[in-house]
Amino acid sequence: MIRALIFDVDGTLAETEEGHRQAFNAAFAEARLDWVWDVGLYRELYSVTGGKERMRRYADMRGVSAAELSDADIARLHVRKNAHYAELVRAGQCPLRPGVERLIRASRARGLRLAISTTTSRVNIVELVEATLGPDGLALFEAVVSGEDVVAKKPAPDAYLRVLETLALRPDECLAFEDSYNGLLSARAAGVATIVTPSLYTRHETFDGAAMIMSDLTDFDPAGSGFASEAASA
Ligand code: XBP
Ligand code: MG
Repeated sequence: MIRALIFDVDGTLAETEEGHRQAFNAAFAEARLDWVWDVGLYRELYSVTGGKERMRRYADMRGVSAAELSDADIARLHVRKNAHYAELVRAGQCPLRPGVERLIRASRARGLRLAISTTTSRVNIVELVEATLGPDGLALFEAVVSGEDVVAKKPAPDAYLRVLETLALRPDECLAFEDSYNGLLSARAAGVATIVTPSLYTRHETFDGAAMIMSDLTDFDPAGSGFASEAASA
């Protein structure tokens, strides 16, 4: 019996990674760093979840030590990156992927509970949800777990476990929506069946363990997909 749908944010609700990539580059330029992340490099770096962790990995790749670029420097760059990202989101550059809004609103109307489990920063969740689902959009979700709320980011199960705890539901009462292999690993490690809609930066990945792989959520119906939902049987 499915009682809740749990959504990843980046790549799943919307194609956000191009926005993040451009925002990283804007923050680097502003800080007079000679770092430029092109699409190919970003695809490589994307296997590192979390913006700050991604920057640290790149610094390591370039042989830039923590003495030259401290964690505080990275945190400052990250704040600026998120500010640039917010501008792009507010300008409408990260619309929801096809079928997402219909699924969210129809599921809520039919009594399914909704949650967010993501690696991204809380400020980015708020910006994206308010820009796409309206100023009250966040209230649609009963649990919102961000990268700042967990000790270990995806692929660790922490973000999903935290959602399950908040909703007080078992994993088999939930369905997860992810776009990446790291996200799939996270949901599966928490025991949650997962629908994968691969995104721009994850299309090359394989998704062993997914309950379903779909190009987008246009035709997805939790009641008619083999996942019985409480709403459907009510
Ligand atoms: C997305 C990410 C995030 C974003 C940037 O993973 O890895 O790091 O790229 O977000 P997922 P922050 O979709 O699995 O949550 O810069 O806020 O970390
Ligand atoms: Mg994602």
